[in-house]
Amino acid sequence: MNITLFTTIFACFLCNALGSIEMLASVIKPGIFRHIICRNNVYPRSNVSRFPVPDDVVFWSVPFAEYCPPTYTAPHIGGQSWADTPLSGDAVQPTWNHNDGIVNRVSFHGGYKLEDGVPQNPIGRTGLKGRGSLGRWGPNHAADPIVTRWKRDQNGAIIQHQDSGKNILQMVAIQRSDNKLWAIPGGMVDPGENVSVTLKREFTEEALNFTDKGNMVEQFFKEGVHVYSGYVDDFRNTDNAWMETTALNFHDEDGTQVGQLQLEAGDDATNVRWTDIDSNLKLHANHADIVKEVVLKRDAHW
Ligand code: RP5
Repeated sequence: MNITLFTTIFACFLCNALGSIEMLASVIKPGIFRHIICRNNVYPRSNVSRFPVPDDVVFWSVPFAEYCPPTYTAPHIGGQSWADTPLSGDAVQPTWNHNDGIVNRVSFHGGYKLEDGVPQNPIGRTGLKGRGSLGRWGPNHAADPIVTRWKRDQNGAIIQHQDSGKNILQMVAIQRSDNKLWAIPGGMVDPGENVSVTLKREFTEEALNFTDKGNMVEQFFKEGVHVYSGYVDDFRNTDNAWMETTALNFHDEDGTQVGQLQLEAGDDATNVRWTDIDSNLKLHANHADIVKEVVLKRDAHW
């Protein structure tokens, strides 16, 4: 058993024993669990300012008597098929912490609490109540395909980094149209959709701009390696709605498959490119931390 797996299992055991996501957050992968971007000041596409949450009072278990966040749910999500309807007293309540019909309301981090009848963010305070621009109360599930190849010279030889001596990975990154940041070409899992379908669909829509997958792409997306399942430090998160993702790595070892396809930005991506992966990588949300897991798995340069 490798050390990462052992640490994860041990931390999950502790987490279950103590019933605390905060324990899990502090014991494993602190980078991935960081809760910084979702405490940004003005909520995206609004003029609503979040209540400032200093680092030392992020966790719900730490008293913060002055905490008085505004409530905001973006008007444009009203009536959308992918969004919950407002929770009025006499309406049928969602089945929290379970599959609710075809809507997955289960968090990767175990049972979430309800506060005033709505889910409470399992990592901590964000300075804002309501759903913001997220459709679902509680977890909003996404899928992130990390498509990689080795960086090669003009003759096709793999390039090693001059300092580390390790092979350099490249990934397909898209530039998001909403915040202009480079990101993994991920997207939301549709209700009832299998994550493997979302991964392939989002990649072909955002980075190849076609939905006719072709045999090679179809085959390529059968070989994914699981990298991460859990919370995303997304700029849209609130105290009551948050992003979670499942990330898989699809690696083109000899660069003859997706590695040689013409990339073209589509859907809600404004740009797409192969990007060198190293410790300077800056991506949307905590995507760089998730990508680092691929680097570790493949013993690549960082
Ligand atoms: C991120 O937002 C997820 O990790 C995923 O990449 C993405 C899904 O949201 P949309 O791109 O559909 O807005 O937090």
